[in-house]
Amino acid sequence: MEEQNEPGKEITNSITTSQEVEEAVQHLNNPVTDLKPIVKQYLGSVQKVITEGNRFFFADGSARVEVRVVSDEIIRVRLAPHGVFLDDFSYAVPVVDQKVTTFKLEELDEYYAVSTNTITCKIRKSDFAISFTENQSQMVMSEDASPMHWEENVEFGGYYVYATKKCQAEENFFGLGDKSGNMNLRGRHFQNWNTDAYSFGWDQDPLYRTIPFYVGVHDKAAYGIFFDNTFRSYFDFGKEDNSKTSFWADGGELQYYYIHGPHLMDVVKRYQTLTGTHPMPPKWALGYHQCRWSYYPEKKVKEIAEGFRSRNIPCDAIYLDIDYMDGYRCFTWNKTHFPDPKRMIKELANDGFKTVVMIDPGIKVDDNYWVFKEGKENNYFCRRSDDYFMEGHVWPGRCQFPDFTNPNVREWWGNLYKELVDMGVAGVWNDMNEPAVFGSGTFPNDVRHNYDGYRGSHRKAHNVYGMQMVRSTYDGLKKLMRNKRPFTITRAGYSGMQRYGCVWTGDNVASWEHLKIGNIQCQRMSVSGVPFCGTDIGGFSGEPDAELFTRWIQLGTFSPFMRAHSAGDTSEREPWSFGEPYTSINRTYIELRYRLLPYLYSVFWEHHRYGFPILRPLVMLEQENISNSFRQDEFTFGDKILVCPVLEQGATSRKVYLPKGMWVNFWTHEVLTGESEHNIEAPLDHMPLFVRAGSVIPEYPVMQYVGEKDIDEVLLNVYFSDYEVNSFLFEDHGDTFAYEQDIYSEKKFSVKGSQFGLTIEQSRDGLYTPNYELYNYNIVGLPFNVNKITVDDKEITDYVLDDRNCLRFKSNKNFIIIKIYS
Ligand code: MIG
Repeated sequence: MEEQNEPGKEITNSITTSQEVEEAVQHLNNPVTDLKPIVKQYLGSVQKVITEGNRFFFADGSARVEVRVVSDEIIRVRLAPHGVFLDDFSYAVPVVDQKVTTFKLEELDEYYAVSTNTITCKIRKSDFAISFTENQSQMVMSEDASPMHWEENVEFGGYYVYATKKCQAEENFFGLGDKSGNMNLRGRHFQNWNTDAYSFGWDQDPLYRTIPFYVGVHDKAAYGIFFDNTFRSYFDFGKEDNSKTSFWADGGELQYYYIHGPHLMDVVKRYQTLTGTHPMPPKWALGYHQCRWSYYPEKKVKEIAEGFRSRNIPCDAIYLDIDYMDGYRCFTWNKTHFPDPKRMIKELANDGFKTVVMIDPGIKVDDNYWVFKEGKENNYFCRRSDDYFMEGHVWPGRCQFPDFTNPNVREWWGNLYKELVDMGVAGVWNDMNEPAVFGSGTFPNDVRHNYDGYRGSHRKAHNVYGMQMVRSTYDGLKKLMRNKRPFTITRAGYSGMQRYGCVWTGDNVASWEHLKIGNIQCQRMSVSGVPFCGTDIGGFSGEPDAELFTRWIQLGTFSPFMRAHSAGDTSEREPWSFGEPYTSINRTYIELRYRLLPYLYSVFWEHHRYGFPILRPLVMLEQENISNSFRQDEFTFGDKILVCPVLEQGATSRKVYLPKGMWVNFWTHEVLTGESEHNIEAPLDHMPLFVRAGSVIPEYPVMQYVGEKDIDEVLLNVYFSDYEVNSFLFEDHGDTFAYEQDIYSEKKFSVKGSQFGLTIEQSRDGLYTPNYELYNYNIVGLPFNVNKITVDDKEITDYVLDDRNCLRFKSNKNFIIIKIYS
């Protein structure tokens, strides 16, 4: 084997690239595929190897492949068909290299092998076929079915790039972010091209967002592939050929990360080390949000706000959709409908309502409109290949569009929010950023983009346009709000979008089918690195009946983002619009959301700090029992609460599968054994919920909005178990970034019971001290009679034992050991 240490040294060996003519493949939904024969080009044999730190280059004389050790569990592969790699720039992955302990290159008979402590990437000498093996088990996790290849793109330059992996007989696939239909992707074909998919259907593809990341699970082990390519891309999970999984793109580089498991959770967490996690949202953003296209004029907005307060239904945010603007001009107000927005926003804020406004990318062509003038003067709008402006019709009429892939444009746009922030606007909602254009759907391919200096056409920038818009919004707000946490919501996005805002799933439909779609969609987003996600509760288009709306509120209580929204031509859609008994049930669930806020907030922290997804599909809990991956209608919120939404019209019970362990029925306190199915009562006011035995679930008193009252005690619901379970409660200011300096409190609990009693140990980390001092313990499900309770070995006597054997007592200690004796 020949090794060189000179970076980028020309390789002069002769070309031995093999060429192969294949029959044309008609790819589903692929408008650029035509029927002429496709000349796919393959690499020859490995002629030369160059080592450069953690990067290994393999060349066949002309083409080169880079294998880069990113961490012990992540390896990146890139292909340069003519030996020259594209600039190493990615909107998804800000920093490629992570911590690696050791790695080495070995030459074997048929292969080169690059290995870390955990995994080995083998490159076959004869044809560059690549495989990934787990060192310990020697299990091959992923291997090429045919080596990576490409095809010249005569029209645009560059290549169409292809990778084809073996698909194991028992393999199943998850992830890919924003897809509709079943959770398991096996046997399906997908395309990524951000699309305004109004009223999309089950299995419709593509939708609004592009997350080219999937997880394969076979032989009880999981691995991930992140194909970081922003061009229109395609995935086929054994559809075209049952034994092959392929992914390819219309341009860019064949560049992908192999991310090792073996647990699905490990893969997702490691994917998040590449693309980032969601920053902590302002705490109020975890409350209930009320939206509508559109609430106007001011009187209507006030009436809705008043409607919540007078009925004691908690709500934190109210939205202004496009009609608040003057002729749909972004950053302006319709002064007839909103004569004094600053006063209105202030009055709403006094009543606990945060105002969130919509901002679209289309800027009206109007020389008397300052935003258009500034954009024009500074050359901030997108242009076509021959320098004409990119013009299209959206809500304001004829529009031009900022190039958000230009850092100067992002900076400018971020500052445009100044007036809105000064008026007290608390959050911004970016819509239509696929980008959507009336008639044509989106921009033509030839539109040029700055792409942060790595210029490209719309073919390359389309899928990141929305993400760069919300990035500009988030960064702008963060600066203007003087480092208070911004709240932003976006419709379109690309991998890494979670660093800049939350998402809603777009224009869904008021149907039972869409309740099911949304349930799976949010889980899928969660395992694809985009955890802060929600559906339009009730359905955007169409009319839900009272039952559907209530079932949707129940599911929405456990959506990370909880917002009701509806199109303008539908009937009223507030939690009280359907009368009794629905109003009361809706109130109970929205109240439950607020009661559980400290738990939800702690789960969010677990995501932000440690990369755990917020929603966890059953397959993530029991990947070794893969048949449970087909039970896609249940999930856990964090790891302690199992949510079993009711998705069938008229249902009064439902079958529930409980994963491994002991589970306590949240409503009845009945203790059930896991790894089994149960038929659970589910009348309209009752969505089956289970708490993992051993959990500590903190509760705040119900408030009408986050921060309405000072909290003087926190309820700690402790669920008895006879094995040890750890829980924690995260608290901080709720609206600053001080958590980055460890100004937070992580109170940890460990609960362990036996037939003789129960021990709860507590400790606390971080530099923040909550304002309240009292903890109200509610011990659920004690299987024995209580004899004695001690807190730090001191006996306490003022406790209550109710008729459900729940034991209540209070304590003001932070670091304690509680013992309950039978
Ligand atoms: O062309 O702003 O998905 O939530 O209410 C429709 C009006 C534009 C689409 C969004 C929807 C929003 C609507 N928008």
